[in-house]
Amino acid sequence: MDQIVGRNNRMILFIIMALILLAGCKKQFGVDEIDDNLTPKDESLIVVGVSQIGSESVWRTANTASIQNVFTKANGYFLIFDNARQKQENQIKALRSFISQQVDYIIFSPIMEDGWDTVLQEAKEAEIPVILMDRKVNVKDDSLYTAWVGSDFAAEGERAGQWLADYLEEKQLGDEEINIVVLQGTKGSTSVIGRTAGFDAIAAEHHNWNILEQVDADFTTAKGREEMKKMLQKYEDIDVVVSQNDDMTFGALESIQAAGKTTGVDGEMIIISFDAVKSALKMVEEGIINVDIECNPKQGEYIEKVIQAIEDQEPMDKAYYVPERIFTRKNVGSVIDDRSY
Ligand code: GYE
Repeated sequence: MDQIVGRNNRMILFIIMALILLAGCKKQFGVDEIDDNLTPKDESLIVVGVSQIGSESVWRTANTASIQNVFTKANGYFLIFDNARQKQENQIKALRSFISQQVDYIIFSPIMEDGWDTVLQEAKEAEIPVILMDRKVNVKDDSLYTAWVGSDFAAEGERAGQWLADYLEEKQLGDEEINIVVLQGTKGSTSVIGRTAGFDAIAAEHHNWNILEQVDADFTTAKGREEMKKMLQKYEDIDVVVSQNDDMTFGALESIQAAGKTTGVDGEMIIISFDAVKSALKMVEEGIINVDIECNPKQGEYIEKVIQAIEDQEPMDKAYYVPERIFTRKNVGSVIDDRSY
């Protein structure tokens, strides 16, 4: 008898655990984030489907917040948000779901440039305007999207290169051999393609700049730490680290410190970072990071203006660039306190 009760209890426990697991799985796949129950009751709201890449960085979180702050019911919108968790196939699934729900607009930040022709053609046939956010797509037909809002990534890369050239000149190191390593973000993404091209163009003007290696570190702190560690083991004399976002920089700095080396204005290695999120700007202020090339994540308000222009049938441009600048110890004090991300 005792044994039978024990077995039954185990069975019940097993069923409860299986149910809990199933519930967890459903959430993970994100299907319930975009189901039909979310259809707006108020017909006057503009329905916007947003496919975000993921939450790989502080920048990305700020970018998501800027969308969520603008596309509110109070502003006349119904937002359906999907987080693709770094997978292009999840983004394609989300776009198809938006199309089948007949949203009024699709906003999406493509993880990489290639591979969007088919799904964007489907959106076009459904007559849903697509606004690209942050990154671009490489498609044969530009009419597959209505507009793009984001950063001039090549200009960001050039700013990094130009800052380095000026700094070395100022330190009278303009003719020295300079060894550079580069931590790159997600392969095939517009931000990596642009930042790399911009920096390389300036590097090409300096025969004494030696780019030892450009490695893929996926825009994450964990990868930045790991890849920097490997490069420190491989190369004795690294003078400059160019890290294509702040999150990778945080990881790289941990590895550099663990290797007993110093960075920044009084250190052995020059650190050039991108994004300019608050915690990185503090490191600029402390002199640990030499320069941070700003990338502006607050794109929601610009995208909203594009949608309003379409609604009002006003003429509009195909590309909108958000304003950005660079921060060193000299000017960082003026922005740190107001930085919300
Ligand atoms: O720099 C990085 C993010 O595409 C501009 O993606 C964006 C980049 C940004 O994850 O932090």
